[in-house]
Amino acid sequence: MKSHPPIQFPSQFLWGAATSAYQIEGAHDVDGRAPSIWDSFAKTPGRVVNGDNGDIACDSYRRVEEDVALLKQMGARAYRFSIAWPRVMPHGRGEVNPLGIAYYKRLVSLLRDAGIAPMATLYHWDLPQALHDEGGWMNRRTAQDFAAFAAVMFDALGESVPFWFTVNEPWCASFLSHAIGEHAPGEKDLNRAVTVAHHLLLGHGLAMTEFRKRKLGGQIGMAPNVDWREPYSQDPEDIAACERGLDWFNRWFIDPIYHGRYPAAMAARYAELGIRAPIEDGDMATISQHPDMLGINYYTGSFAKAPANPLPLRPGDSPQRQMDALRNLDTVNVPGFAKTHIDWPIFPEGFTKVLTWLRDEYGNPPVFITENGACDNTQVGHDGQVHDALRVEYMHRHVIALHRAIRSGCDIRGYMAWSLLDNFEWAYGYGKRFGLIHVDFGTQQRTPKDSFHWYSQLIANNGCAA
Ligand code: PNW
Repeated sequence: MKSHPPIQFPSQFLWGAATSAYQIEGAHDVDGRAPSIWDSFAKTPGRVVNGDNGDIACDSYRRVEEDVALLKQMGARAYRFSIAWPRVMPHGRGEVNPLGIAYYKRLVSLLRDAGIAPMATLYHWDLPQALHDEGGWMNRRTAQDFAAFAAVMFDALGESVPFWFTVNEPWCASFLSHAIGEHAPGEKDLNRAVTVAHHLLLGHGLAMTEFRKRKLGGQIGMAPNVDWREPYSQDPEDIAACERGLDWFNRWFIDPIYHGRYPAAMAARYAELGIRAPIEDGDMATISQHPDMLGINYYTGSFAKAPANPLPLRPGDSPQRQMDALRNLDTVNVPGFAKTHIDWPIFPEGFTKVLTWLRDEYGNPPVFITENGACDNTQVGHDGQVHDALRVEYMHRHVIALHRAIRSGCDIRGYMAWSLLDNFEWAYGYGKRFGLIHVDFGTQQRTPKDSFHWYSQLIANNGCAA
């Protein structure tokens, strides 16, 4: 039944769902795929909860027809997936593996036959181990290798993929991976994280150059994760603290792209720690080539205020303490804030705020929500269904928040729910479920959850109840 619900989206709005290669494909040693840093990391004892890894995951490499059929059943108009670099170029550079390319060609043609627009991410964290052995993202050359891999994919799929994202969540691939140590390769050095961040941005820019050279019809951009810090009071000190938080997490990656420079105040704070991005001549011009769109991943945010006890910037401190000192803010846990099953506060107001902030900060760029969703671990019940009420409520509130941002003039073109399937949730392994579809990792049986049916209705009506 078509209805006209109160929350109505623009007619061309692109609804879809997202996944990433290592989290769903499995088939880790099939058809010439070589290991990535995530294979090595997950197989190092103590790194991933329960010793889980992506060897099998959702077996989507073999079940790709079934997964595209589920997308079609849901009514998705787009599907955001990522391309595994070590499947396509097992050594990271040089030789191209035709079987790797063939898999993505097949996926793309299945999607197109189903009327679903393919949206490809080139780097969702699975750096070929062979490149890591030579220094990985610490190595400036890796940015060039990434662009060469991107070029191979543009040549293979450029005519049939309308939307491209270069790097997914550069904050995670640098700080979470090289300073906090929770993601592969699991290092704890802030100086290295800043270097890696710069090389990821450079890789993005060099891939942009390859894309532009080919004069393809599609669109390209980066997909950073953003969060929101809402001042706990209008005290200028609290406002300044939130600005530092935004500098540290959001602007560090988005300013270079849209303004051709790192945020000056935060760069000065890093300099006090003796840390500088390794910028060479021409880098910022390469990085700031005008992208067609911005992908935004949003999950959570918080209220924050100036710290009761400001931390000094001290080069000798642990990376965690240095990062706390750079931000120099206290998160305020507002009573009554619910959390998802991964303990992230549910803050849909922050979604509207960060989107209007992006509008004002970067000249209202076209935005695709490349990820938004909730961890809700509800399992299959006695009735054979999955009543994931928390996820439905989370999505409903975030869709309303998104609509509010569109009404206030933000140029938002689409929304990709994270995630199509329960999958390998990085350092949490299979214990944290983000899927609209439940996956039994023993049998690989897929069961659409209540959220899948709810989302499917939303797509059919191009809107929802207020
Ligand atoms: C994102 N953090 O990861 C990723 O793009 C997805 O692959 C992932 O499954 C999804 O969000 C849910 O986690 C993040 O600790 C992982 O701040 C960790 C963090 C943020 C994002």
